[in-house]
Amino acid sequence: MKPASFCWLSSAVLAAYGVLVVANNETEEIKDETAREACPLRLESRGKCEEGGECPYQVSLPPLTIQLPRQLGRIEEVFKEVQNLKEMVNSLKKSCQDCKLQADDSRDPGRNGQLSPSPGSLGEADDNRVRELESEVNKLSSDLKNAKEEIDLLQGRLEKLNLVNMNNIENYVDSKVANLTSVVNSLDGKCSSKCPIQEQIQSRPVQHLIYKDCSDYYTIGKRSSEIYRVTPDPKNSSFEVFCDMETMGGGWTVLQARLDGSTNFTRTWRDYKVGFGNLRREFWLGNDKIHLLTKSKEMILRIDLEDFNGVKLYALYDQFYVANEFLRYRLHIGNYNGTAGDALHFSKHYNHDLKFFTTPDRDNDRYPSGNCGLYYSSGWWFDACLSANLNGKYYHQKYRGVRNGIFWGTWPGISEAQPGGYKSSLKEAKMMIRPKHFKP
Ligand SMILES: [Ca+2]
Repeated sequence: MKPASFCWLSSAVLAAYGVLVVANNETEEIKDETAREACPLRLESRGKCEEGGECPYQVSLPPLTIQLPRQLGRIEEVFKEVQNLKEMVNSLKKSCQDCKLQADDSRDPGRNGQLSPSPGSLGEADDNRVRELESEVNKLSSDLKNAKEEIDLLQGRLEKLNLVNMNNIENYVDSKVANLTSVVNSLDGKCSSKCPIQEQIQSRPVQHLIYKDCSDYYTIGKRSSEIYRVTPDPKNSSFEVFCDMETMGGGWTVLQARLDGSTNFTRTWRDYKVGFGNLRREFWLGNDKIHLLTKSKEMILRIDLEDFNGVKLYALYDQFYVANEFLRYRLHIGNYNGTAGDALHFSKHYNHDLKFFTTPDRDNDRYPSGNCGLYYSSGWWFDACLSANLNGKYYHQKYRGVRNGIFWGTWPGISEAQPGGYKSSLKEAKMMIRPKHFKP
């Protein structure tokens, strides 16, 4: 009974795993129209099943044409299989109990005496029978243990399968949104060059009085790092920004600054939308303003960081664009250059590029079990979750517990374990942008 039933069990597990792998690959495949040709999925036995172990199978996967609803159907099938397994375990349990009862009966001398015409010769036979039953009971309980392990394994894979399907849907939606964003941007570019209103504005002699960002002030000769009023989009009202006219030639519009903990950065979606803090000290300029600034011209991003040992490093990205609120302020970040390391593209699973903005009250991250913004006390373009969070809590010294300080994952030694579980936060951080083609 056992080998056959466990062969079946392993094939069920493999089938579930096959779906998992298929689902996992789909995101990439879905983009490739030419890869939609179907070929059959093959599941081949590669030898005999080991007693109590897994059966060697090889799964050959086809190029992916699986539709999500069908995958959900597979989940239902796997659920049924788990149900069947449970029934099988119950029947095993029952036979095990029966065996125990038989074994107990065999040990009962009164009963044996009544049933045995010749107690002397049957005593030995009874002993043998008891030993047989004992070994059968042992075998059954070991079967039970194996079955339980198999069920646990299957359930684990089932959970993974659920998760992977959700990720596929998210990735698919993400890619569609990215396409739409680029179409909207290109249309927007056409409009701003051809709209009559825009042309009128540009042909007016006062046009030079519209300063879209700090680089325009630099161009007319302003050299002091100060607060200036900018109008990145004539259709929207102007607002004040802090201009850095010194770093790397100047002309920088500052989006964010941390230096002393005077401003609380654990804020709501609304706060991050409109901006908060003091432009001369610590602040977040506001996602709507950042969107307008990055929409008006192609921008580059510079991030300046400093730790409590006086080490200063920077990161430069050759593209920086933040989408509008409807697109949840999605981040578009280009290629890195600099000394602080590329924490915004830390790894495949910790990549802030193309991620939506998340705040403690608005979960748009890719961490399925919770809200990264809530956990790390900040608004940021979280993936799942860190490797960079420049809006974390301000710590004046080393701290313990959740790593919710100002964090840049590629900072030298920042992720290394320290005595007593202490973590370091950065002392200063600054994010600023400048037009890509600006020449100081
Ligand atoms: Ca989440």
